Amino acid sequence: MKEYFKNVSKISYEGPESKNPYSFKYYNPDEIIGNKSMREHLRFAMSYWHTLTADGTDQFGIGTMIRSWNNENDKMDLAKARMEAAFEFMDKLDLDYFCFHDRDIAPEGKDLTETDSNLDEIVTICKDLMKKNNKKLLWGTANLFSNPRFVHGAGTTCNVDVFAYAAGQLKKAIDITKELGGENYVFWGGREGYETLLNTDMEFELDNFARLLHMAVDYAKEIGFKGQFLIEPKPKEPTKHQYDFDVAAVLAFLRKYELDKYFKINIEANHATLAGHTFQHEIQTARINNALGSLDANQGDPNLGWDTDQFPTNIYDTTLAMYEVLKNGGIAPGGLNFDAKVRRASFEPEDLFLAYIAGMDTFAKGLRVAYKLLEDGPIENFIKEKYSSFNSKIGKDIIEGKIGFNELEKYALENTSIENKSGRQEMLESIVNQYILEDK
Ligand code: XLS
Ligand code: NI
Ligand code: NI
Repeated sequence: MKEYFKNVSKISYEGPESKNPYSFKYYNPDEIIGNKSMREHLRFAMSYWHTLTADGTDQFGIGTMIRSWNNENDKMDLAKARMEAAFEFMDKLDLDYFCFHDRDIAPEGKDLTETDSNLDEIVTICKDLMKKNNKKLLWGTANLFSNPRFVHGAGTTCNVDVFAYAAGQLKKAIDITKELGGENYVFWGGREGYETLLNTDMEFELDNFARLLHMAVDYAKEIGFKGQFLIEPKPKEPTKHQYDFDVAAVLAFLRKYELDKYFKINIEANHATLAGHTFQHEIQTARINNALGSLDANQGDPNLGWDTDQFPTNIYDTTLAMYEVLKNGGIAPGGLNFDAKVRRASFEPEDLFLAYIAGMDTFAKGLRVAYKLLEDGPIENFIKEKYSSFNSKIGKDIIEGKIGFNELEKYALENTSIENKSGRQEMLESIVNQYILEDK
C-alpha cells in the first residue's frame, strides 16, 4: 500500500525527559493507572473530518493544507486514498478508534441512491482496513447540516421532503455504523435551531425533532443496533440558537419526550465554553444525571466567541475533565474523540502528528494527575467535610425526610448563632497546581 505520511514513523513513548517532538512524553498506552491501562482509560479517537477531509478553508481564503492524497482527481479515488491514509495515521499514532460523518468518508452522488452506493463501496474498504489494522469505530454520525437542502434544519425543518430525506440519510448512517461495529452513534444538530423566532414555530420544531429521534430508536431496535445513542450539545453556530444548547437543555428535552433512557451525551470542551460553562461543569452535570456518554476533546480560545476546535493543550482543564471521568467510573463505551483541527498556518502533514501528540499527552497528563488527586483525596475530603453538618442531628433528619418547615422553624428560632466556614477556593486551586507540578 502507498505510504501517505513518509516523513513520520511510528510514534512511541519516550517519557517526559525526551526532547523528540515525535514522541509521547506522558501517554504511555500500556502503563497501568489504577485498574486499567492508559489506553483503556482514554480511548482516544481520530476525527475523520478534521484529520482527513478538512483543507484549511476559512471565510477569507481557500485551503492551505498539504496532503499527499490531494492529487487524486476522481472523487471516489480521493475517498479511497483518504481512507488508506486514515489507517496509516491511526497506526503511526497508536490511536485505537476513529469517528466519522457519512459525508466525510464518501462523496455525495447525483441522488440519494448514488450517494448510498458510494458509501457502501467505501464502507467495504473501511471494514477491511479496520480488520487488518485492528482499529475500531467509536461513533458514526450523519452530516445533516452541510448540504443546502438543510437550510431550515433537518429534524426541525419546515419542509416535509427534507425531513424525509434526513430520515433516509440517518437510517443509512445507522446501518453503516452498525456494519462497522460502531460502539456509539452521535446526533449533533448542526442546523437544528433558529435565526429568529419571527419565522419559527419552536414547539413544532422540537416535537418533530423528538419524532425523528424516536424513529431512530425504533429503527435501531428493528435492526439490532446495540451502540449507545448520544446527543452532542452546542449553544450556537451555525444557527444563532441551537436547541441542544447545553447538557441541562438536552436533559430537559430528552425527559420531556421520554427519550432519556435511550440517549446519553457527547460533551465537547469548546461547546461547553461557548455555552458559558467549563468543560468540567458539563461533564459533571451529565455524570450526576447518569448521562455521561463520550467526550469531544478540544479547546476554544478564551478571546474568541466561536468553535475554534483547537487541540487541547491546557493541563488544568484536562485534569479536571479526567477527574470527572474517573469519578464516573470511566467513559466506555464512549471515548475521547479529538474533534480538533490544526490551525490554517499549520499546513504541513507533520503538524497533524504534532497536534495529536500534544492532545494525547495533555489528556494523559490530566489522567495521571486526576488519578493521584482522587487517590489522595484532598478535594474529595474537603468537600465531604464542607457538607458534614448534614451528617448528624437535624441535618440528618432533613436528608432522611423526617422533618419539615415546622421543625426547622423551631430549630432556627432557638438557634441564635449561625457560624459559617471558609470555602477555601484559593487553597484548593493551589493544591491542584501542586499535583500538576509534582507529577513527573
Ligand atoms: C461541530 C461538532 C461536530 C460533531 C459531529 O461543532 O462538534 O463536529 O462533533 O457532527
Ligand atoms: Ni464535536
Ligand atoms: Ni465543535
